[in-house]
Amino acid sequence: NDHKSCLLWFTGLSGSGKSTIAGLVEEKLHVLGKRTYLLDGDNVRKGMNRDLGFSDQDRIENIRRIGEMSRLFVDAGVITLSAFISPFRSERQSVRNLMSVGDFIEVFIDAPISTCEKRDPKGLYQRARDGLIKNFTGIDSPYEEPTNPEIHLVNDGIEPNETAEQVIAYLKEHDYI
Ligand code: GGZ
Repeated sequence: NDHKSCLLWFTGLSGSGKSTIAGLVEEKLHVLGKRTYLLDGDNVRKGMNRDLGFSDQDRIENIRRIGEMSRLFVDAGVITLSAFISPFRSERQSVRNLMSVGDFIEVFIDAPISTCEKRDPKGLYQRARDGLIKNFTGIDSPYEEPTNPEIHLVNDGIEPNETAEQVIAYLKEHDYI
């Protein structure tokens, strides 16, 4: 089942829906018979990067390692999906530079912080507001929005399934799948 391997790089705030949408995109790719791998906080921050926290320096190192890891998967011919806040423009650019031209697809999951904060599935925004978590993205740590993402998805009141379908449409339109 033929495809061009690439890295789908999901960036956005905590609670913006990155992991949910990336998971749905992966399911849709499986239905099409494509080989994929999803990197997210659950399998990376608890393992390879368990020594890292949420200071700027640690986030920079987090994204650097994930970029290198993602590149290995793409080299292996896998459609790779990475879903991390990745708040800094320069670090996302560094990952882009690691990849061959056309192999890096930045997917901005754009949800207003008010929406993310309302969702707050793990109660983290509340804890950050209460001062129990420091350096929380969007509260007391910055998020630099992408200026030129390949895919810009506004995730505010739209079915995640529909949003995921837009990623599949992009991959088809640009002959990745
Ligand atoms: C942001 C934090 C923090 C702080 C813990 N700031 O919504 P979640 O819970 O499941 O996803 C968030 C995750 C962010 O990790 P990333 O590796 O994606 O971040 S980065 O790219 O900036 O390195 C959140 C949880 O970890 N979390 N503390 N202070 N998110």
